[in-house]
Amino acid sequence: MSSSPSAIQTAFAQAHPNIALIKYWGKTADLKYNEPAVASLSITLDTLLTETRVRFDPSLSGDEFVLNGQLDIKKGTRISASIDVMRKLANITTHCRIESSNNFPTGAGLASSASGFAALVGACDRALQLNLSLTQQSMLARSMSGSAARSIYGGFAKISLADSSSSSDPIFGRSTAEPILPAEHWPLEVCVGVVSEKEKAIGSTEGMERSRLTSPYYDAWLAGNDQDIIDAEVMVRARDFAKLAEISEFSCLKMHALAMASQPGMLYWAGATVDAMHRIRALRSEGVPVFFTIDAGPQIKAICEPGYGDQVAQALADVHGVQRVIRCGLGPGVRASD
Ligand code: 2P0
Repeated sequence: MSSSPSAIQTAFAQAHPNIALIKYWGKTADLKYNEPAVASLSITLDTLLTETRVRFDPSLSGDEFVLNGQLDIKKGTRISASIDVMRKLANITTHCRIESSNNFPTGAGLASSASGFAALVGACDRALQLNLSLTQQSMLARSMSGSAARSIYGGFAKISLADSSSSSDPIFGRSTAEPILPAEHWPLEVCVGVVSEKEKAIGSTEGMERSRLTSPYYDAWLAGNDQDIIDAEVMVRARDFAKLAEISEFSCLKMHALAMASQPGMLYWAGATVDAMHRIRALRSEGVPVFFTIDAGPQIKAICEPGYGDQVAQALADVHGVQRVIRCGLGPGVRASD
């Protein structure tokens, strides 16, 4: 599709972070399309939000990326490379100004790259009138940041590994996320305990490569993935909280064991993260349906059955070192408008 090279093309999109219950950690050796080496399953949140406006403007002499009101040259390089794919699809070379804001800490283990790249794809698709399907948008988002493929969809979503015998599309690559069930199926509550607002020292891309190349646990991590995904999907469909809690904590702890056993080891947890894990397990043993998960940062995420959010949020807030608690429900996928 081509468009007039002299016209300004603009659009706006909103997307939410997602949290993986079965974790993505590791890529195939073919890094070009950022293909994951494991399948993953996630929930998309509602309260945390990225809002992005793009403006393809022939008067610009280069791309500009403004994050939370500040020009960000470092992140801008990765964003420009991502937009190049969209420009190629639209058959244009026009530069773009991207203004994006997050209502939560960026790069701190709260999946800002998932919501950020999902919103970017949604906004560019709209501005450039590409009319890509959600599957195609998810594939493009995956090529930019693996977890972003899941934030194209709301509720429960998963990335399955592509059949290795299938051919890889020259633009989109192979794997895509797909929706499993909408948020209404099981409106779980999520309490995010913010332990630190600082950007993490080791980004996920670097961390995953380090694990692939150096962790003695990497093969075992890959080998267990198929069963974890099958089990978790069954439990989500059946709304079996106790079993979902077990498999999700298993996936989380395996991912962190893998990261810790890399060389040099990556320790994303802070003391408060560990204290909160114990607190959540104690709550569960007292009969509260709640489990934890943790991503590439110290924040603790407590997932509970509908109706238990107040009690869980209070318990997390009482853990020394938890600075604040953000309450979330499950939310929708990407939305774009003019
Ligand atoms: C996940 N994480 O499944 C896992 C758990 C972090 C821990 O997906 O390299 O920022 O951009 O594809 O998507 C974070 O990884 O990584 C992530 P890239 P991304 O949510």
